[in-house]
Amino acid sequence: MSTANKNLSQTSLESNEFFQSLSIGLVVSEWNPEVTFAMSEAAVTFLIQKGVPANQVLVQTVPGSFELPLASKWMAEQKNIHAVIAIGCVIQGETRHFDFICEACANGIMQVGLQTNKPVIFGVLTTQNQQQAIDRAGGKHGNKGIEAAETALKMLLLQK
Ligand code: DLZ
Repeated sequence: MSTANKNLSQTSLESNEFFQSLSIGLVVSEWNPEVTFAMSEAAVTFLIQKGVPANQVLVQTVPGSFELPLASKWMAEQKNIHAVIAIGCVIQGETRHFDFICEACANGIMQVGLQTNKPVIFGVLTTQNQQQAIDRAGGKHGNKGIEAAETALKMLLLQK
């Protein structure tokens, strides 16, 4: 299913007392900041709305999406962190850089989750142009940050 059929901000997740005990880390890429910071802010707001204490939501930035896996690993290795949300936006350019970054980033983030046994969420947009990214960072298709934050909480509920 594509985001043409699902609004990324739509959520059915109810607040839960369990969420008050959680600490969630966000790793946010500084590339395309108007997109990634909008996703990060939406994710943080969502987590707090659902009951995660504001002082237990930790945000760290990295230079680009390629750096998300390693920084996510550092964060996931922290004992007090229950889940990590990796947020980035890779926009297709004229060279094959896009393919290399997307592949490394997606595989790296998945590996970190498997290695640390903690939810490490792929909150990365991979789009053909900037408008598609803006549409998914609070625009007409909703906000991928909310989808990523909801996924983190759902995975922690499942793990519990
Ligand atoms: C170099 C680069 C390019 C061309 N495009 C993006 C992008 O669209 N989104 C993104 O998050 N990062 C980009 N980067 C930076 C790389 O992710 C990485 O930070 C550098 O290659 C240094 O390792």
